[in-house]
Amino acid sequence: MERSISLDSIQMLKITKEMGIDTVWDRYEKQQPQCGFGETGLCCRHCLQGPCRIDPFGTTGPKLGICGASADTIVARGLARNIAAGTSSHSAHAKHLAHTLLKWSRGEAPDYGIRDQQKFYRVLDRVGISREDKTDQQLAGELAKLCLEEFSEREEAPVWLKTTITKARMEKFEKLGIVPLGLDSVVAEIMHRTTNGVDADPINILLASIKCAIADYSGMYMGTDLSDILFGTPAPVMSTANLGSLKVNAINVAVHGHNPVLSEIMVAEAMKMADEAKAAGASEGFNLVGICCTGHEVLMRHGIPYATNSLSQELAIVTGALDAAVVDYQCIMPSLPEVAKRFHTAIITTMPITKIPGATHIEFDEEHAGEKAREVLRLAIEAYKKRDPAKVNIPESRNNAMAGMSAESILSVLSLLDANDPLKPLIDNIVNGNILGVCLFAGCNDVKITQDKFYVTLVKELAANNILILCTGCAAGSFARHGLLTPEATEKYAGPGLKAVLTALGHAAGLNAPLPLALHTGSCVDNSRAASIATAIANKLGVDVSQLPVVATAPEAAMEKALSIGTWAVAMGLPTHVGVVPPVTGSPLVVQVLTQTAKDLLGGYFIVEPDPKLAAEKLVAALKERRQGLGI
Ligand code: BF8
Ligand code: SF4
Repeated sequence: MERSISLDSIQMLKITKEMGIDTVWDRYEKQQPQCGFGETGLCCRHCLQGPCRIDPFGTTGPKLGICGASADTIVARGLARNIAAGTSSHSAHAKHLAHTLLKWSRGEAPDYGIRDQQKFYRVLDRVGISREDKTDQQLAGELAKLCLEEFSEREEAPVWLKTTITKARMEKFEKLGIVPLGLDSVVAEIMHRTTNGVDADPINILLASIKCAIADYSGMYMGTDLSDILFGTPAPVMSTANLGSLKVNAINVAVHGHNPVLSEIMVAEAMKMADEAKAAGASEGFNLVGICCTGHEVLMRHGIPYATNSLSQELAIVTGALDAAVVDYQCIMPSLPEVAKRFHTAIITTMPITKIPGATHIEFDEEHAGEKAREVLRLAIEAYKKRDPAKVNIPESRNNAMAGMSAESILSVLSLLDANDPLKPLIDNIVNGNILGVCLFAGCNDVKITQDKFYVTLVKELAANNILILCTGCAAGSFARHGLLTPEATEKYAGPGLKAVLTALGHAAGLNAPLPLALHTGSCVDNSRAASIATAIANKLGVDVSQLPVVATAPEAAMEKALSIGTWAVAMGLPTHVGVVPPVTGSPLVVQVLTQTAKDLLGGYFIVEPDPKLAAEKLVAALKERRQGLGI
């Protein structure tokens, strides 16, 4: 199988071959054939009597685990734990930001502040905190404490859930008994009920998994709110993407991981320390670039170039020009220090929960944020001095990329067409058929799929069908690296209706060109932004999100986080496509619930389709069905 369609990845992979460096693709090959029990979800290790395996063909092998758990029980329990892991990751990210805000409110984190006061006040009003006679510090303290309370079990739904979804959706969740009562408590509940001897009813377990995913949504929404308050709500910004964004005359520092809490400070300090970098011989100072979702956070807010999405993170080192990779948490390959051994790159871990053997650990804390960022940057300067020019191979490929399309900036662009009623132009164009519907592209790169191929093929098909594209995470990274976040891509690939709308909007926004083919709405946590737009449209039309012509896709999903996001997208009522088959096929019952029964219960359902053309057909059909339901 072809490893990647990205020119920079292909070029770097030639070097890894010549140098005998193993990458994620080599390690994947060494894992072949992968275990069929694991692939189908039919392996259980939830107690020490296991591992237990069920015969996937239901013929001669065991039909039950040692405790009596059936294939359906084992598959449902495995999926539930995947979703709980995804939920805990996004929620921990939000919790970290809540602690940062709390520390700032107490004067303990002076490098931070309220960067978007309007949003701060809007969020306070929405969550019901009175602003009367209080300073911003006091309000920040109250908000942070309310956030932290959301993690434990309470007697009511999380505020970030009940204030952000339609009334009809909330009633549905209540009726189905799937309202989570706390972001951490729901994860603990999943761990409890999926251990040996608790919940054996696959349907009951799946409902609990959906409840957990709803908590995931709520934590992600909180994460986005807090990031915007602390670091500013993104506005349209132009930048570049690909490994070609590395510069030979600069000290190249990649910020990698997910949480902007350190990278924001790094961006500010790197500017202040440009002279130190120049004194070390780098005439262009520091060149910060992004990898994974930390990369999206700084691209969205500061136009920092996006080096690569997840799968080719090792290849950034292989350019020989990456002086340091500074990582926080999630999606960071433990292999980075091993690859870096062959070059001069400093791999710097910064979080107490993410240490990697072979990396240098500089523990970050918000109380000393600026100081820690400077320490990290000085380590990058030292590494730069050891750079070997003979090993420098920066790929030429570099694309322009427009980002910064938060819900607020999308609304403000729309308001240029109708200042009093910004959603109206969008709704009108959906109703008149210029736009068939909206598709949110999310999710990872997965080594089981040629890197970026599914994304690029599918997005071209959908755009040709006049589907408005939003994107986040590695999906957005893929589009950035393939020049699809540009007006030129709109000219080339958008169907006539979509092109007309994006052109009108782009010209109204003063771009003198159409808006990009895909609107980059942020990191994975920022999938909440797309959800907020869908909810606003549904509220305006007086319908539920499950009736709107809106779909989601994670064609190259890899991480447990993608499963939790996909599951809350289904819970919100969206037909949700995945291109990689999750480990559930060992239970026809679980597959049926996720792909069919969910539609009756929630309106949303999973579409599992590994072929891009067929996936496009199914997504278009799902949008048409929704349009028919609305009579448009
Ligand atoms: O949270 S898309 S590989 S980088 S998990 Fe990770 Fe997947 Fe990329 Fe961001 Ni999201
Ligand atoms: Fe086997 Fe049951 Fe233990 Fe799982 S929980 S390992 S199926 S005995």
